[in-house]
Amino acid sequence: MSERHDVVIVGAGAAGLYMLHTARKQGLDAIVLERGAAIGGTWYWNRYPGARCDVESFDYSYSFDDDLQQEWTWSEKYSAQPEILAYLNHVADRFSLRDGIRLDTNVTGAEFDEATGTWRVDIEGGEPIEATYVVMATGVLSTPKTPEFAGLDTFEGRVIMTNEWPDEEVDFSGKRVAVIGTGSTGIQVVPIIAEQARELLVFQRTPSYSLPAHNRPLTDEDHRHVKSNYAAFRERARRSPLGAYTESHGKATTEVTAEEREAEYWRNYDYGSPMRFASSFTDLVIDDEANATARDFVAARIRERVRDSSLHDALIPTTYALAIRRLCIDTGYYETFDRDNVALIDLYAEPLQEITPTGVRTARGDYDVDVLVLATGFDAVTGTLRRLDIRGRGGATLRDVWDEAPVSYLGVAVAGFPNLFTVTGPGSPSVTSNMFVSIEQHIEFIGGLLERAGAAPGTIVEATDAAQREWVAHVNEVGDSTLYRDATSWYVGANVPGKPRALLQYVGGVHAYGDKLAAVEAGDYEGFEFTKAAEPVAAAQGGAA
Ligand code: NA7
Repeated sequence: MSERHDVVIVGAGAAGLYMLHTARKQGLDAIVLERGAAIGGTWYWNRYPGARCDVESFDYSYSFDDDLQQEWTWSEKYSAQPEILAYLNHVADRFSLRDGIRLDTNVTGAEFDEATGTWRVDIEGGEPIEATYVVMATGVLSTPKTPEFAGLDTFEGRVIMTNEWPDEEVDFSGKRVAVIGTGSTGIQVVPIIAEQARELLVFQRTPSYSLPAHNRPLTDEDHRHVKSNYAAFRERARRSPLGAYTESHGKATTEVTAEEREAEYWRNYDYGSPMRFASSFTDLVIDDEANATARDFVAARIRERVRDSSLHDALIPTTYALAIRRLCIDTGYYETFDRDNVALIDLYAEPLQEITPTGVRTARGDYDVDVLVLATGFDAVTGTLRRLDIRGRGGATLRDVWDEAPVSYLGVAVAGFPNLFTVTGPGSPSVTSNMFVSIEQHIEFIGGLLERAGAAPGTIVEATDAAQREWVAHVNEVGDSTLYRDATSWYVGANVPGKPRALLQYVGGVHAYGDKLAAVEAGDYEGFEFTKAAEPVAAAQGGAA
């Protein structure tokens, strides 16, 4: 007889850990399957030098347990990857989760058996596992974008992908290094490699907007300030558009004078927070003229930060609105281009043609390097789910159902895929929010749904087509009323050749989204149907992981 559990959770990142804890608290037999050799998800894989969160530490953490948030001490305003990974490991130990996590276990797909109401979860090189419920806690930035450079396999030096960084320290000293990609990751890794490498070439296609992080050690006073009233701090975050308190005054650019506008930009710029800066005015991501005022402000700062004025045109974005691609923060990024050992290669001016055995060839010539660092991003939000062979009712695959656009009810469930839930899936705030708030919102919602449905074999809970259609229409309507409709980044899948272009996030705000979840819950999970399979099978046969 197959191994069977009430709940199979895929992924042991922040979402998977909390889902396991929640399921266990509800008395469910749950197991986490994780492809990595350790827990941590995003924070396990992205261990490149300089990897750091762009949401402040007090916000980027679990709120579900007051003792946990009181006892943990963050050392910096923006936590570095090792500290976040240590925190997730602490959580796993503190809530005794490790015996429910199976590492080095790569889920390849899952198929729903309609007769029994059972999912069969397939594992690479292992026996399938059966479950009543499957929770895909697979992360939104977990599938690296496949490098699409001709000739990459001919390169005779070392190739390193930032999102699969090796365990051992990489020594760049004396080396000629190329970094391709200038999103958040490139912006973080470039200043660090520049300090070590003999020569660093930064290959930039689309420049990002970046603000100084003003990262700093947190003081006792910072801790006292937040921890003395953490509950209110969390509540403000949940009631905010981005899932973090931004101190916004709630005015549009048109409601203030030019001087007041400038002062507000300075206030948020000097604080050092992309969320605060993007929240300076209520019309920033709605109205292009408003957005232009923010763009001009940041462009002026970039000019001040780079002494070599011949680089300004290339480094200042001109092709998209600020904050509809990731608004980055950095520590010394722009200043790095004034170093003698660093050069910017503008791929708009000289398109990248191929990788050669000795380096990178652009339309202007060859650049020889010893190491190629690819900071080229992810097949975000839907990438992992589309790659897995997930089959719902009638054998339909999620990949096919999402062929034109990723439809979903609330970003949590997909019609035709009963008992399968996606944490921070498409159509929820996900990456346009503080992920910890969005993860907690989803896990608590899924937990409530499972409690309502029960775990008796044969139980079926599923989003209806009608509810899904209505939600997708709402997500699109909200998106179309903002500048996100013109986005050309991974926020809409535009970075992956062939990927359907659709806004992957609900941009109506974490607060509005939370209200919707609460209303659905209060309406006895309106939009979900609760039924029974015709031939339920015996109860769970779980066991230790
Ligand atoms: P991003 O933000 O997707 O950045 C990837 C970068 O790589 C971006 O500058 C891309 O330029 C560049 N890229 C990708 N493919 C190519 C090719 N073929 N040629 C040249 N340049 C290329 O990923 P990150 O890892 O930096 O950040 C992801 C998120 O992680 C981040 O926002 C945080 O939320 C954490 P392009 O823009 O496509 O012209």
